[in-house]
Amino acid sequence: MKNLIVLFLMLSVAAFAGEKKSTDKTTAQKSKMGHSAEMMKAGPGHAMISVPTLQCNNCVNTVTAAVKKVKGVESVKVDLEKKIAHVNFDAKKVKVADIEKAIAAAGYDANKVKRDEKAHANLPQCCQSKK
Ligand SMILES: [Cu+2]
Repeated sequence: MKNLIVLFLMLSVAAFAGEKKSTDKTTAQKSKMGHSAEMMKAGPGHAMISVPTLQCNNCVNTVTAAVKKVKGVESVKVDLEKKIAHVNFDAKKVKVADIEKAIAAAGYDANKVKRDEKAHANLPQCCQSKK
């Protein structure tokens, strides 16, 4: 009889351990799903890219055209007054760094990415900045 009780206790401990394990697994799956749902929310993404050397509407057009050419970019709005490019993009297709590079290649500093000096020298006079 004592043996039976011990066996029963061992079984319930084993069952409890098994149950706990499966609960952990479910939690892990849930958080994984939550994560991917978040990632889906993250694309299309939005970035505010600082373009400090914007001077005029010509610059706005140049930067707008350069950003629009980047694959994965959905829309771009350049704020001349605040010197910020607002970009909506598909985060699965393009990174902010790629957009910064495109702006720099067009002759403008973008966040911490320095402009291509050659491209900058080829901009209309009104768009060139001393810096
Ligand atoms: Cu300009």
